[in-house]
Amino acid sequence: MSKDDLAGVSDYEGAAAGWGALKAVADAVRGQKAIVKETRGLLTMNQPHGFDCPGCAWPDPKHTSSFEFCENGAKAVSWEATAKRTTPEFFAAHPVSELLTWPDFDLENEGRLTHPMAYDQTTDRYLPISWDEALKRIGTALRALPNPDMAEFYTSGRASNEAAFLYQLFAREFGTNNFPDCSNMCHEATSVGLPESIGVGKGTVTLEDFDHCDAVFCIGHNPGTNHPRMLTTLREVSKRGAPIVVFNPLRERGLERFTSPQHPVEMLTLSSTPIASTYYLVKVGGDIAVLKGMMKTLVALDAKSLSEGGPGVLDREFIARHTTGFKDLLADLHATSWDAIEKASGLSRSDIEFAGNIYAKAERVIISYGMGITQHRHGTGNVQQIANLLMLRGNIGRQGAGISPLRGHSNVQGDRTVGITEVPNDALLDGLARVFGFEPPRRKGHNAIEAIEAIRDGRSKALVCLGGNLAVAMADQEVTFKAMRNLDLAVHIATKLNRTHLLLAKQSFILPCLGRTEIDTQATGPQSITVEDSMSMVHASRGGLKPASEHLKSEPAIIAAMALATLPNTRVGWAELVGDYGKIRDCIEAVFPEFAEFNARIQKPGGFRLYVAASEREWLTPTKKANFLVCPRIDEDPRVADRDVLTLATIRSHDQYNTTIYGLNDRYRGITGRRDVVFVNERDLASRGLKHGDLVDIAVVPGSKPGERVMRKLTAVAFHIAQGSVAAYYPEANVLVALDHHDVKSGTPSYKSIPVLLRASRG
Ligand SMILES: Nc1nc2c(c(=O)[nH]1)N[C@H]1C(S)=C(S)[C@@H](COP(=O)(O)OP(=O)(O)OC[C@H]3O[C@@H](n4cnc5c(=O)[nH]c(N)nc54)[C@H](O)[C@@H]3O)O[C@H]1N2
Ligand SMILES: Nc1nc2c(c(=O)[nH]1)N[C@H]1C(S)=C(S)[C@@H](COP(=O)(O)OP(=O)(O)OC[C@H]3O[C@@H](n4cnc5c(=O)[nH]c(N)nc54)[C@H](O)[C@@H]3O)O[C@H]1N2
Ligand SMILES: [Mo]
Repeated sequence: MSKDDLAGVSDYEGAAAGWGALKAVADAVRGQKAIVKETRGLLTMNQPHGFDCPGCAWPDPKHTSSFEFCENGAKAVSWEATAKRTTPEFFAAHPVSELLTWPDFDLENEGRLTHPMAYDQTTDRYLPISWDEALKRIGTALRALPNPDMAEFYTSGRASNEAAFLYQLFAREFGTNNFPDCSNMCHEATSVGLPESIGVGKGTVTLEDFDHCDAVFCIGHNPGTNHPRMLTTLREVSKRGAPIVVFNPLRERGLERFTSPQHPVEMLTLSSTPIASTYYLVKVGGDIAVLKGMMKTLVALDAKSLSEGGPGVLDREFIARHTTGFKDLLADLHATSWDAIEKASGLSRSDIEFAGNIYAKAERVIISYGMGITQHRHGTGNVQQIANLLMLRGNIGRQGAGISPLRGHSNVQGDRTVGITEVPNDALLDGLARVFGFEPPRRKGHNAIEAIEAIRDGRSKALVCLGGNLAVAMADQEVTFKAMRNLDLAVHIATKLNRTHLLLAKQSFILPCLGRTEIDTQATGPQSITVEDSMSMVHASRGGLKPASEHLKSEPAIIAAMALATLPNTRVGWAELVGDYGKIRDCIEAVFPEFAEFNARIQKPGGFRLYVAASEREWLTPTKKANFLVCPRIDEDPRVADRDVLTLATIRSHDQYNTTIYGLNDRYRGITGRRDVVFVNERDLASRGLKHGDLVDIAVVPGSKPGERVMRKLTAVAFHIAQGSVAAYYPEANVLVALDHHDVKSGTPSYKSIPVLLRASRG
């Protein structure tokens, strides 16, 4: 080990947030030269008449009287409100072959895109092009496809309801349901799993429920980094003395201690509030086992209570009146041994029983979860076991209780609600036919993995991206990058340059758009857009900053123009809709009854909550009941039984937003200035003859396909991580994820459970 190998690796001693967060914001803002704009921008963020933070989808408190400080929200805003520009001069100076050698950070760090650009093969450069010419060429190329299902329409979850609605309208009038979206890589296990369990694919709680709950279980998410405003809520829960129980393979600082920037006394006295009352380092992929163990505990406690003449701990009335499948669940729990549970979870029976007792004692429980639950081979099974556990004590559909999937992008949930889905139901399609007078396609479309497979195999030839960085976010970069170059047409509606834009099709276009922080002026004046947060609250957002360039168009305007250029006989009044986004909302309301009085209801600060049937104990399942669903497996992957095999989870650093890398620090994990590390348990290092700071290679245990997937020369960092588990950063580690390594039911890539071997690097 050379001394340098451990440069930038240390222990982080502080609590989450606090002064370190303020400094990080100042650095981020300075780095983007956004100082003047930033203060104005930040002050209107998440305010009743300001713009919605483009960071996470955590809801806003109802009575926001002062700016709710969030380090990572501030970074997201300064990244968009940057004074830096990626101009035609920049593209003239750098051929694409050169840009491909740049790190992802450097590409986006050039700043906001300013002009529509088209790739030119002769010069190997993106050259400026007029909007009209670009749209004409795009329309011609789309019309030239032998059939509409050869086009893929990707959406990243930052798009507003208005943009997303127009986008699905355009693609469906064009003739396809191919809507790969970032949700396919994120909460698809929720979207597929929860409707089977409780009849809705969304969370059932509201922010107020956190004021009434008696315990919160946080499973597989890292709010200190990814939903920082949630810490304010958890802090209140903790102050009330309600237990917060965490299951996470890594010891995440934000879940341990939090210094609230909203509370000057904590800041000045350098004190902090403990968050988790109990923290379990579950093995990666061990959650089904834990959840089954907790359910076994409940059943045992129930029997004991009944035998002593007590009332039992299961909610018998709820189970009898509202559910099916209870007997099958009991049989499965009975057949699952504690031995198997301990092995798969890495936790002892007594630990799990302790957690089960906390759950049983709490009158009202909320379980929140994130990617640590969904991105597995059995992600859907994971989600459904959480629903089972809640249902056993009637913890769904009453105050202070429920399920709380933490969505990723700030409007990923809304995009789904307004029609971005490859499996549209009849209500949606009938609604479109009724309102617009064309017959939308009824065939199932492609999800994200299917889209890549279709492009790889030449079955799809055009890709339109409404934001995002599909190729880098997707599994299997080897396959995905190559596939991109198979396309005839690639269209990227984007704010910043990224690698996906550089994987060239025969014709490639970059169409620069307004961001959420910017003033969006259309024929009838400045427009608001709407978004839906993780708790089904829909509210308006209005940007206040001057657009980054006079050549930018809004996403709705770009989509409408593309539709007009592609569909000569369109039935939709695109120009009218774009002139007044209120009219887009009228159309949304006409298609989706739950948006009744849409325009009126967003006038109210904070907006309105969409009806969530399961929150009212109305079960929109085929059985009209909530269903206990058995997941036969308790381990992720049989290969992990091999003692040499570790399970790798890919995780986000504190300085990134998905594929956008803001900087190279991961403050709460003690990493500074680098990302080339792998977090390993000390004992797993020792048993391999390795130590803290050694250079190691990670190789995927061979699956069905020949060839080795390997990441070389990472520095091993001994970390508080469950034995048998390792973690490395996303997106770099996506080279390790095979395209067919995904949740068997929902297709969510198993980014969080990759069977790997760890060995010393050679040479
Ligand atoms: N600042 C910032 N905010 C973001 C994002 C961002 O990149 N940066 N991304 C947004 C998006 S799109 C999303 S989806 C969310 C993501 O938010 P999270 O769901 O918090 O996402 P991850 O960072 O992937 O981390 C998941 C956590 O799961 C844990 N974990 C890994 N494997 C397992 C497991 O098998 N079991 C359990 N119990 N835990 C496990 C990891 O240790 C980690 O703490 O955040 C959103 N908000
Ligand atoms: N290994 C691994 N892979 C993962 C994950 C993981 O945990 N591990 N997580 C997965 C998850 S949860 C998700 S959600 C996906 C994310 O996948 P994506 O949503 O595709 O990726 P992002 O990195 O969020 O997209 C960033 C790009 O969006 C564009 N952009 C930013 N703001 C705007 C805007 O306002 N409008 C438009 N049009 N464009 C904009 C910019 O050009 C920027 O480069 O990645 C997935 N991939
Ligand atoms: Mo996500």
